[in-house]
Amino acid sequence: MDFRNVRSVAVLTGAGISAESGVPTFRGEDGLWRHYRVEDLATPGAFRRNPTLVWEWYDWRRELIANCQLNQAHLTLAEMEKALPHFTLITQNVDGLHRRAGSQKVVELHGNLWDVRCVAEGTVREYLDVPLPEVPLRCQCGALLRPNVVWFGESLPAGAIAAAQEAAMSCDLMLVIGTSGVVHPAASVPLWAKQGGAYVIEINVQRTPISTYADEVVLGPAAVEMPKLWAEWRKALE
Ligand code: BV8
Repeated sequence: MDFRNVRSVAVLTGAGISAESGVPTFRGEDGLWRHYRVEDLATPGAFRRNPTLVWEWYDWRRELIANCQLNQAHLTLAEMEKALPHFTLITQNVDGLHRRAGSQKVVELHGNLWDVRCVAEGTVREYLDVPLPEVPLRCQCGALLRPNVVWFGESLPAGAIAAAQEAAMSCDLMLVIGTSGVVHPAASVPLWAKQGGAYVIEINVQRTPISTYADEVVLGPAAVEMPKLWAEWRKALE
């Protein structure tokens, strides 16, 4: 890859980019939470049936994420955004770690577990208390509050999908980091980039469905491979 010709970059990240910070992925061996599957917990039905169980799961994740350290992959992406003129970070992650690392332009396809939404009023606010003072959380109006994330069977925020599509279709280079590529429509983002003529580099510890059409597959941990890629890029620009 000749980085000197790259004008615009788009990045898609998944749970794998936070793995080295100790945040469990969804579909790895450590992905289980009390033997539940994310597909069974992250749904409107699960929340309707048992808001306490769903809030306990998010409380556990919020506490774990609040106490974890950023890793070199998060930090490298924040540095790249500052150095490169056209850089868009698209994430499936709801952990908020890209923003904590200093990334500004972050398209959060699946929302953010640090925001809560009133199920009655639809109002969204940041809510950082760890652990939660009560489970399930309630709004002053008396209705339930829910994590402001996209659950299975729910549509993604229209603005987020549009921003992701625009960035993917107009970039020269797409980096796909730490995603199993099984959750749609997020998993189509690298395909949109490919169709838009971009060069696609995948960084993962194992091959995924995205590997079949990526121009390069870098097998290794994101916190090791991202600093290496950025060092190589900076050298090419000297
Ligand atoms: C929708 C938020 C329209 C909650 C999440 C059949 C076919 C295709 C699609 C579907 C289908 N049946 C149903 C669907 C649609 C469904 C879907 O895609 N299901 C999948 C499971 C088949 N999608 C939806 O429902 C979406 N909405 O389609 O709306 C609609 C509207 C109305 C009615 C119907 C449809 C909504 C999807 C969003 C769901 N929300 N999370 C929360 O997280 O609290 S999804 C969840 O999975 C997370 O957001 C996560 O980010 C996402 C994707 O997972 P990954 O990030 O890829 O993580 P994973 O663990 O899978 O993989 C980690 C990767 O990292 C691995 O590859 C591993 O090798 C790698 N790795 C590990 N360590 C490292 C590493 N890489 C690098 N370095 C390391 N150190």
